[in-house]
Amino acid sequence: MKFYHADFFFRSLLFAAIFMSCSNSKSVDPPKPYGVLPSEAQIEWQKMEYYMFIHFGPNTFTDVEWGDGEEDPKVFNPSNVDCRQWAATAKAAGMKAIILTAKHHDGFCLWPSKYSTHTVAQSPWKDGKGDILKELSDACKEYGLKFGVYLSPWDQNHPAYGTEDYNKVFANTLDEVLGDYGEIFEQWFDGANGGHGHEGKAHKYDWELFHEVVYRHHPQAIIFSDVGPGCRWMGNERGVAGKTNWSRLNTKGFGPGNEAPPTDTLNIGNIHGEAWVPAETDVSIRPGWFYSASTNDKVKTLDQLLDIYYTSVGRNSNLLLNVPPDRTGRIHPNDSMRLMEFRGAIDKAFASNLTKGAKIKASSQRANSKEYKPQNLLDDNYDSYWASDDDVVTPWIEIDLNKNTQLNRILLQEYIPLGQRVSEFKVDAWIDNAWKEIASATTIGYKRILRFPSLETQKIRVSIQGSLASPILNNISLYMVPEKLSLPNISRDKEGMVSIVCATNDPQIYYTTDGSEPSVSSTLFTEPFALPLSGSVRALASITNGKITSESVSVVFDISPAKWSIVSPKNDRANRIIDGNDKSYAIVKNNEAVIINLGEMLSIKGFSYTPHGSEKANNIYKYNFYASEDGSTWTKLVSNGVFNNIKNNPIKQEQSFDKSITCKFIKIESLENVSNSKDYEIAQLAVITK
Ligand code: FUL
Repeated sequence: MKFYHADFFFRSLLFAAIFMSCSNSKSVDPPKPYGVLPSEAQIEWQKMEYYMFIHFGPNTFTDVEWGDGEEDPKVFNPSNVDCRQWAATAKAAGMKAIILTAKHHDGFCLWPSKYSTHTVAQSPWKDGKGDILKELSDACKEYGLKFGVYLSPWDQNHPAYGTEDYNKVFANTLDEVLGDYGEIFEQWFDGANGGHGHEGKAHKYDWELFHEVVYRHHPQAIIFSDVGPGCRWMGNERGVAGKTNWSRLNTKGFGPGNEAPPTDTLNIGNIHGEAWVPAETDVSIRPGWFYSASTNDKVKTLDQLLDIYYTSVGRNSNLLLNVPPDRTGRIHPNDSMRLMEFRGAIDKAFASNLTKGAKIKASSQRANSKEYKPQNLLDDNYDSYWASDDDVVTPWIEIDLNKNTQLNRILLQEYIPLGQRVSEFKVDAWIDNAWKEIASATTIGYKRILRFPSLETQKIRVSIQGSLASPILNNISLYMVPEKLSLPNISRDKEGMVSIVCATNDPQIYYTTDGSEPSVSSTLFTEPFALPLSGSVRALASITNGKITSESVSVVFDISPAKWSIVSPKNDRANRIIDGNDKSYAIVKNNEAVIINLGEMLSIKGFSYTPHGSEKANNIYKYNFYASEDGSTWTKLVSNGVFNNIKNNPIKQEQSFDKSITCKFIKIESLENVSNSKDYEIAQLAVITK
C-alpha cells in the first residue's frame, strides 16, 4: 500500500514536470544571438560543404601555373571539351557546385568577351565560336549543380591593366559574365596582383565597384576573397584550415591580396571579429592548379584527400577541390577515379550514425523547455537545437549508446544562425568505470569532426569548457570509420640509399622498382637499398598477412647527389641543399648564388628547385640558372625565370631547358624572393637527366 502511494506521488510529480515543461516551451524565447551572424545566403553556402574548382585555360597547354599574358591564343585548342563530363564527375563525386577560372592571371577569357581580344574567340577551338562558360553553366543546370566564377582582377594581357581605365574594364567584364550565364552562387576574387609579364606595379583595384556589380546581378552571391565579404581564403593551399577556426574576421583596414591580414589570422579567424567571413579551403587534387601530364602520377592519394576532408569540412570550412581538365578538355581518369574512391570512403565512413536510439541528457537545458532538449542533438533536423541556460557556459551532454560500441569519430555542429560561441570542449568516454578523455578541441562552428583511436564504450560525454555565450548545438553524431594503414613514406638519402617507413601498426612493406604496381608478393622491404641513378620505387604497407593493405605510393628519383658537393655558399648548413631530404633547408645569406659541383660530366635536361615548404618561407621567386663544364665559364640557361605561385603553394618546381646540355657545375642566382629580403631559402636543388 505504502508502495502504491509513493508510486502515485512520483507519477504526479512527473506529470507536473511534463506539464510545466510543455507550458514553458511556449513561453521560452530562443537564446539571444551572439556576435555578428551569418546571412541566410552564408548559411546555405556553408551547408554545401564540398564543391569543385576547375582551372582550365592556356596554362593547360603551356604547362605553367601562371601564364604571362603573352601566350598566343592559338595555344588554347582542346580536342574534345566536354563540360558535361566535368559536371557528371562533380555530381558523382558528391559535390554541390563547380567554380570555373573564367579568366586567370594571363587574362585569357574562356568566353568570347567583348572587352578583350585575348579570348576563346581568337583561339582555334571550335573555330573561335566556342564558349566554355556557356557550356559549363548549361551542364551545371543539367546536373543540378550550382555554378560560380573565378575572374582574376590581375590581368597581364589587357592593355588597360595598370591604368585608371582598367577598373571600369574589369567591372564591364564582370557585368558581362554575371549577366549572361544564369545564377551564380559564388564570385571568386583572387588576391594575386602584379604587373604585366610578372613585371611592374600592383594595380589599385576598385573593390567597391566590383562588389556592386556582383550584388546587382546576384544579391545572394557569396563573394570570396582574402577578406570576404562572403567567405575568406583560409591562408594556405595545402587544404589545412586552423584547428581553431572562427567564422568571424576583423576586416577593417584590410583588403584582398597585398592588404590581407597575415595568413595565420586567415587560418584561424578572429574570436571577436567584426564580420562573419567563414573559411573556404581551396586545394588542388594535383600538386599544381593546372593540368600537366607530368602530374598524372601525382594525383593526391585517397588518404591525403581524406585528411583534407577532416582538416577542411571537419574544421568548420567548406572544401573547394580543384580538378583540372586535361588538354583534351576532359577530366583525366586518374583524377575522376580518385574522386569516386573519395566519395565512396566518405559515404562509408559516415553511413551509420551510432547515436541512433541512444539516450541523451545534459547538465543544463534552457529554462527546462522541451524546445531546447538535448534529444534535439540526435534528431537529424538542422533547425532543432539544444541550448543551455543563459548563465551556463560550461555545460555537459552525456550520450548513452545502450551497449558497448566501437567508435573513432565524433561530429558536432553549432547552430550558427545564432552565432559561433564554443571556444573549448573535450570528449570523454566511459571506460573501466571511469571517464577518460579521448579528444579535445577549441572551436566547433558549423561542423567539427574529431578523430581518435578506435575504442569501445557505452557512454560518451561532451563537456563544453569555454563558450562566449551559452552554447547552442544542433547535432552530435558518432561513427566508427574502418581503420586504415598509413601510407608508406619513401625517401632516398644523399648516398642514394632508399628507405621506406610507415607510421602505423609496424606493417610489412612491399615494393617494386620496375614501375609495376606492388602487391604482397613483391619484394619485402627489410633494409635500405641502393638506387644511385634514376628509377622509380612503388610501395605498399600490409598487416595481418596481407589481408589489410594500404594504398600504394610511388616516387620517381633522378640521379642521386652522391657525388655532388657545394661550391657556394661555403657553410655546413648549405649541404642541406643536396642531402636528398625535402624537409631540411638552408638559408642563403645576401642573395649569394648556389653553385653545385656534380662531381662528373652529366647531360642535363632541366633542373628542380624544392623550396622550404612553408608559406612564410623566403623562397626564390625570380631567378637565373646557369651550367658550366669547368666552374668558371657559365652558360645562362634560364634568364629571369619565375617560380609561379610559390608563395601560396611552395612545392617542388621543375624547369626543363630547350635542349640538353653537358656540364659538371650548376648555379642558381636568386633575383627576387617572395618577401624581397636579402636572404632566401632552399630545400633542394637537383638536376633532371631523364
Ligand atoms: C592563387 C592563384 O595565384 C593560383 O594560380 C590559383 O588560381 C589559386 C586558386 O589561387 O592565388
